[in-house]
Amino acid sequence: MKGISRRQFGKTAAATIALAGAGLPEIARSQARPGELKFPQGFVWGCSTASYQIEGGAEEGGRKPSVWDVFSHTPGKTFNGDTGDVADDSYHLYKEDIELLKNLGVGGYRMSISWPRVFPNGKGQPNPAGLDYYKRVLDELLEKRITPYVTLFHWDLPAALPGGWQSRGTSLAYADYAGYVAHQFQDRVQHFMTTNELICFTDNGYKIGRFAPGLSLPAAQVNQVRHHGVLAHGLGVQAIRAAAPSAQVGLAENAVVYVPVIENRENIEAARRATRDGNAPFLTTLLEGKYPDSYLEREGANAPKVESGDMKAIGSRLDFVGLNVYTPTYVRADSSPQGYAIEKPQDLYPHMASPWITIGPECMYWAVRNVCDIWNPAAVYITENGTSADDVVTPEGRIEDTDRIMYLRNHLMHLQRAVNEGYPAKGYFLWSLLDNFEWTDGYSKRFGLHYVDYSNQKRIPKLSAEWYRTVIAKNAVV
Ligand code: GBH
Repeated sequence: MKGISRRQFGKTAAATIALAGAGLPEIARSQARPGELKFPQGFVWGCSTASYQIEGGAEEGGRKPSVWDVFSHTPGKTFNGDTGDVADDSYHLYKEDIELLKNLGVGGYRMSISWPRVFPNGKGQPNPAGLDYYKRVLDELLEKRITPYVTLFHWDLPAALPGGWQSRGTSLAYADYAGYVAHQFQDRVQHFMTTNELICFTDNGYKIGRFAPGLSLPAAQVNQVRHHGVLAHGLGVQAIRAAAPSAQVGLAENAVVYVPVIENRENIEAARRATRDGNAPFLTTLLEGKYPDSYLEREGANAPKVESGDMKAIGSRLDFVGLNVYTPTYVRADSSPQGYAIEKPQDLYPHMASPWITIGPECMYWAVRNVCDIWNPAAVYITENGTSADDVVTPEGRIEDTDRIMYLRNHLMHLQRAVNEGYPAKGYFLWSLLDNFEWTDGYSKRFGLHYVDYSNQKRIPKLSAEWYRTVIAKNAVV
């Protein structure tokens, strides 16, 4: 079994210590204390954000609206009618935000570029002022010795593009935009992610309608939107490689994480089957370069229309797979044709401040393991992990978010298990550096290590910021 053979030492941390010095990897020798949950040297610690969620400056520097500007300004679409017009005002306060990163001691920062800042109409003439903004941000990061990990599309699609993701033209426009940005920033950026969470800007926007543009289309059209999403990714990979040959290219996916409800051989295999199946139109297709037969059979006449060359682009080799990990889906083997069943949590199953963040930190381990056992990518990054919490500022001005620390600490323990078993997880980017515009939930849900007082844009480090600084300094779970 791949997952076993690829292990470097396949033992618990404590057992590893007993063997220290016997030609084991660096991680084992450098461990100071038995049982200490260390990460390997060179493991990248970082934070994540996204352009529309933090920047504000919606009409500044020649930017034109994205579909999220239109959606959030439509009455009834977001909590309290909140919009990203101002958000964290990071458009103006980016130096302060990079100082926050510096204080945490992170080695990496995952940020996204707003397509409508660079191409206000989605295509055609680029906007020099938009590019200059990102050059200033990138230069500030590099000066502070923080490596930028750049997402090219985190949902803020230029509203001017006709048909949005229903149009194949949007995938082509995306490739032009991605190639242009990669070329412009090739001296500053070595890590690009094409897209963030394909399912969110396709299904959530065009099937469920909870995200921009808020549509509920029939299955055939949804499948075509999905196809345009993976096609944009694939054409984007090709364009980035052509423009910046030395860059590492991947994407950030929130693949459904199937966790064996009881860790035995049957359920582990069931989780693997479910991972391929449950992520069929997205991660499975782009890592295999073809739609799984079971997906095509299931969709029948509604299957996407594919043009020649599409699948080759979609299956472009990646340097890494980014995983956004929040929550588990439990699975067990059964005798049904698909070979597994999903275990639904009971009504009172515990969750964090956002009801969708049900607590199950072992999903971190299984996210890495399932993907590596099935597809054997060269590297995996955790491109997002974090939680909302009902943060309160005490009279002393402190935010004592021990619940967030509990959530993060437990997920990191399970990531350490994966690393300890030899899975190639190379970095972890915490969502998020600071509280921000949480899409449909507006400003009602806070995910930051830093509290943002939206009345004056003041940032206050939470207890979790101090905790994360310690994790990074020790390169271990604390
Ligand atoms: C990520 O999405 C995003 O990449 C990031 O921008 C976001 O801020 C972060 O996580 C935190 O949410 O309200 O029951 O309809 C995570 C995937 C998909 C989770 C949509 C919430 C809505 C659930 N998200 N989902 S519900």
